[in-house]
Amino acid sequence: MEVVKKKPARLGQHGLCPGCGHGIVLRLIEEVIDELGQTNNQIVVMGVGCICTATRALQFDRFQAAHGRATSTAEAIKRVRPDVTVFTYQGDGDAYTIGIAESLNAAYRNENITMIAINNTNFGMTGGQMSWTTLPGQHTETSVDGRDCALTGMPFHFPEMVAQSKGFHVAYSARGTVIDPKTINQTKRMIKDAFEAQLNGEGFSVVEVLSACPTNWHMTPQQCQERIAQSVEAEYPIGVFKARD
Ligand SMILES: Cc1ncc(C[n+]2csc(CCOP(=O)(O)OP(=O)(O)O)c2C)c(N)n1
Ligand code: SF4
Repeated sequence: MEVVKKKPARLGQHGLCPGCGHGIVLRLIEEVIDELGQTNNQIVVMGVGCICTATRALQFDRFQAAHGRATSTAEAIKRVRPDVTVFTYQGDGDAYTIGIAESLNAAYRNENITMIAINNTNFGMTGGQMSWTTLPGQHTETSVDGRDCALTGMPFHFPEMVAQSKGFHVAYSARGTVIDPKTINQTKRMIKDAFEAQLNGEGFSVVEVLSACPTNWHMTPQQCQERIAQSVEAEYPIGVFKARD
């Protein structure tokens, strides 16, 4: 019998909630790593967040960074082991709200690492608090009347910022989502481009992925997909903001 599809070599079980987008992104990363022949030549630096419940799913060499410090940790690893593919896996709280200094420094210096940031518009692991990516008016544990942007700032757009601001010269920047087969395939292509940029020594690559958090959004997985398509994508457009040269 012909094998048309098989499980990535290192994919294990995870403890994420049903309908959570993290699991789909993990699978895409592992498929890409296998397809690029990097299965035994990579190190993932984990942010702090729900991903920590999925360490068995990412059966790679890995390093657990302190909250928000994943990109600077990844830079250090890459500088001493430039032969290894190094990437971060972070939530939006870890990558932006708490780790923005590290993330911007890595992008500013065009460090040759890949950053995967999962934007589920809240702090998932700790029970759904507001983050920088929370939508205007969104109800969270710490914005119970809806996010007031006059008080808390506007939604944050990291991929656009590092792709379009003067002074940055990153290799690749994109945003995808994983709500249906089309967007899953599109996001896989983005992740592959990001890793290929690193393998080619082009510099910093980032893929942000809009992801469902059924538990803290208090929605079914189906309702989450609709919310992403209807309102989250309106604030955070899908696309490539900096293509590879
Ligand atoms: C320095 C520090 N501050 C706060 C925390 C508590 N904490 C753990 S996970 C988390 C939020 C993670 O949210 P996010 O990065 O968006 O990832 P998600 O869980 O949504 O995937 C917070 C605030 C911590 N562990 N360390
Ligand atoms: S709390 Fe949200 S982000 Fe965390 S595993 Fe559950 S659905 Fe996923």
